[in-house]
Amino acid sequence: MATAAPLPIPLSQLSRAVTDWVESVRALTQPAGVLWCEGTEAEQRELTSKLIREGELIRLNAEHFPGCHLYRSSPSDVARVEHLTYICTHSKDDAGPNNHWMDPEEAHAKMRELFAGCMRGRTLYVIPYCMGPIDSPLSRCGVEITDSAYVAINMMIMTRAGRAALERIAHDGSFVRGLHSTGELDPNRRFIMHFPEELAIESFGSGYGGNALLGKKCHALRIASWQARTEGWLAEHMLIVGLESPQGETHYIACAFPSACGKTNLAMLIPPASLPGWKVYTVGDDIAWLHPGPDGRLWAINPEAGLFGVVPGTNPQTNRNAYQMIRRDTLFTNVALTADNQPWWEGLTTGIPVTDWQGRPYDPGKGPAAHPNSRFTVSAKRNPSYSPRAEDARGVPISALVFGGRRREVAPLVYEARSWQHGVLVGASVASETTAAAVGQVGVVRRDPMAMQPFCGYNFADYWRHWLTVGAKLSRAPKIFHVNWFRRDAHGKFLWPGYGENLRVLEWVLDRCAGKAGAAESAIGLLPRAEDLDTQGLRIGPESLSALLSVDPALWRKEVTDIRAYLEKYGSRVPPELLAELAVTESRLG
Ligand code: SAT
Ligand code: MN
Repeated sequence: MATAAPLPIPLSQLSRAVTDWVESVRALTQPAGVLWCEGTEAEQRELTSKLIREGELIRLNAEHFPGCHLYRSSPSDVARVEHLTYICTHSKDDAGPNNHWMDPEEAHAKMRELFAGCMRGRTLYVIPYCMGPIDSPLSRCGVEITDSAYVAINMMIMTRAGRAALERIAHDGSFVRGLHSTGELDPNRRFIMHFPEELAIESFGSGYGGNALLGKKCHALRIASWQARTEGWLAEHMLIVGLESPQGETHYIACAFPSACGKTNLAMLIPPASLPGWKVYTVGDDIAWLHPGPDGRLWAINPEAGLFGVVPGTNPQTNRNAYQMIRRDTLFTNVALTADNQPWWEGLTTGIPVTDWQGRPYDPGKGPAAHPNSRFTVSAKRNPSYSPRAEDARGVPISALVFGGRRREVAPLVYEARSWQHGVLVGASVASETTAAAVGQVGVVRRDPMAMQPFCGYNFADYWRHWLTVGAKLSRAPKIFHVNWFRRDAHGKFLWPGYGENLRVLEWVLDRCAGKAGAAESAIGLLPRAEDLDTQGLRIGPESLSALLSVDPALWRKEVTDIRAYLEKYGSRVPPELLAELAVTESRLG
């Protein structure tokens, strides 16, 4: 890809370990050529032009969406494939009941067969990348080899990719090896394999999102969660956001919600007009790496450099920042088009779709115009609320951790855990309705501990044990909360307005951390009373508010039974501390 001035040292000579690996992959996959990614803007422009010439990318309306493009993935390749995602550890128990498992030798043999000769006639791209600020001791590096230029462009937006990353790898000496080929996009020849013991990923047969952009879920969560346990930190499926109060104090919180449950919106929240003086700063919208600091606090970095967010629902009313952010230099995947080549998606109040996400004339009888899991890829720097601290090598100190799910009933709007230990149980008990982010049925409730069910690279029981260990090291541990923006009434109507109004809940969270807000004890933890929430200017009936802040003992006794049955699947590896906390909740429910 590099065409500019001659370089001091060719990339292919910077790190012997990388070069040797690239050579072995080249010999196996037989590409027509090998291109090392420098990570320059010129290179990104060149790749984009090439994809436009080849008809893979469509340039969007340059007046309204300058620098934006549309990519259409194969219609059978539009989401993560959890049933084809494996953790390959020597002992099956190390992967745990939460993962599909395959013996590493068997998995390597299977993948070697798929990869053999798979890049004939194609270009092999080498993408060295750094997850986290280049100069941060908390960051970790990887190299992705792919035969997809679309994946290469995405990785260049989503990570710090290119020369600087390779220089760091040459210095660090270690990196995560990620090998990817789109293969034939055949769902029957598709596997996403992880080898945490070798810090390696092998992905074949998909070109989409978390299956193919290996820096994201594969590295920054599945492999990193394993690395984090070895090294004493946490790799989590969490957004990181800074909230500045009208008094000018900024606190950072990290929140875990399952995919497509509004992490991006919360990370870029727009304060409502009735809460003047608040400012919101996005550090990250999907992944947080949390390290115990020397001061006894938990410090967070966002390993990513871009956002790969859900498009439908984004509009100037729901989230002005997000809408602004994706108006230029954005790569859209699987949205619809208007007659004048503007991107279109469900939730936009302007424009008329004429071409659906598959490139067919739009026919409302054939489903939505944009795919429900259509995505934008955009640099984090395009975000109007991007935090100046997002590039800080030390990360940001975390005041509160917030878990949440999408639940019609049971879970109240917000509650606070009794302690770190209880908070780990609250995280381990997260349940949520499934979304379009993964292949499979949408809307069924499943357990999704810490929103990590699809992403934890090892046995959940060991992971909860690790959470307890990390907590024990923190003399100033963040408080832990649980929220649910998705409670509905008997008619199926949402009880809480969500979006910017969620700030009211976060204000209570921060005030609890500062010892300033009241709460009432309940069997499941501490809940705000109606008067503890800032409801000034909020249009919500007192019955709705009391429904949102109530704990139904009968429903919760059933919930406790469910949680116990779930934890029992992990057998004797489950930390007894969690069962003890569950027993406390149960006895308080009476
Ligand atoms: O496809 S991704 O895993 O990148 C998006 C998501 O599910 O959160
Ligand atoms: Mn996610």
